[in-house]
Amino acid sequence: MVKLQSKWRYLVMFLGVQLVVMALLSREGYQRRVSYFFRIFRKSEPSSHARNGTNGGDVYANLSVLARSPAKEDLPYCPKKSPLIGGPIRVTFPMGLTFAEVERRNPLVTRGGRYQPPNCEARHRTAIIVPHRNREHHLKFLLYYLHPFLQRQQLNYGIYVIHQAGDYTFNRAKLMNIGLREAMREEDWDCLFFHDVDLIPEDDRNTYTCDVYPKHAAIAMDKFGYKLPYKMYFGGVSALTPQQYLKMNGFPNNYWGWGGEDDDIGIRVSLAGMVISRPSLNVGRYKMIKHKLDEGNERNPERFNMLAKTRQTWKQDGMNSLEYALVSRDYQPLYTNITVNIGTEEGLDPPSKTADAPVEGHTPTSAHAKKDKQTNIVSKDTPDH
Ligand code: UD2
Ligand code: MN
Repeated sequence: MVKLQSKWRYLVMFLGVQLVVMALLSREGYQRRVSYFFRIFRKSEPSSHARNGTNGGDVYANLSVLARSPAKEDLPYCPKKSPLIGGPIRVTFPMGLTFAEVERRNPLVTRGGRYQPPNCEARHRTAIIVPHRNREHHLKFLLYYLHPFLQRQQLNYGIYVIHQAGDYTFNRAKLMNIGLREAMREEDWDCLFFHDVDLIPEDDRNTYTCDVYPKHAAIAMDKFGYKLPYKMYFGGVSALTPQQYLKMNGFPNNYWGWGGEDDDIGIRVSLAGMVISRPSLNVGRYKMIKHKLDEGNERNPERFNMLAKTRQTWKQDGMNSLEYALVSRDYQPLYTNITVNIGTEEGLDPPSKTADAPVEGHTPTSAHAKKDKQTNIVSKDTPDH
């Protein structure tokens, strides 16, 4: 009887130990499964990283593996999806950043702000067009983030800063039209990104390539709580092929001062029989560098009246009516600067009287101005591409 009881006791103890071991093992497996699910979850929702603005990856990570390759011929095409893409990017605005530092961090960028992947033939050629005046501080940050961002996407790209000369009221949309024309004179770009100087992309899966329809890339901005403010919104950053751009007669030339031009462009997209394409809210994320409304870019009081007439005006006002005078084109290490006299509502002023110094110590070069009769452009320098 005693013997039998102790046998039972051993058996119960043995089963108990087994139960504990099994429980521990299954708990470990359970944890692994849970953490696996969390990882999937995080992958598909990068916004959780970038949401507070301090997480996300370093935009320069990985790029040091790129080196200038000796021979350029017979390079294979870059993969369809770049292996350098990492998702959310940490965006901060450190004090004391200089153009020289941005240059040092981007050794493969060539004169005029051009880049081609060193190890493969890019599948896309994208020009970035930035309308600009008196925002050198923002430009520096944009270049700091945009160069590595575009390199991670393995693009053949160029950055053009279109600088409005003089201090007459700013005209963002007209500068974009000039950007398209001047960029296309240099290279057969297959996509143009029209980019506010103060918007920094926060996710490198927001690829800077064009879609079948005009693309509004800045769908989720911090200033609008990372939501689209309204359906037809087209401001901030947009991308069009030259064909799409011309199909809608480009952007309007007659919006002077702040506001309205972005909505006019949105309306043109649909008047030209196209629709707006957008990346997902998780990916088309941007941070805007905080600023006040600039002097010389006061709210345009006419904007609502003008918007009501876009249907009647879009075919007459745009690329087919664009007039400006090129003051200078100079190739800076990190971008091509194009300074233009765009005149006023009354037309073009004599260019020599309205031109100011372009960007931070970057003065126009050649003194031999020549006139391009076809396009009504006064050019001081010819592109060397
Ligand atoms: C909003 C839109 C912008 C445009 C504008 C209305 C966002 C993020 N952007 O910008 O796309 O539709 O409203 O016109 O909602 N700029 C200069 N110097 C100046 C003035 C403007 O360089 O003196 C350029 C610069 O690239 C700037 C852009 O024009 O980012 C738009 O001007 P803004 O930033 O003052 O206007 P904002 O932020 O309200
Ligand atoms: Mn802004």
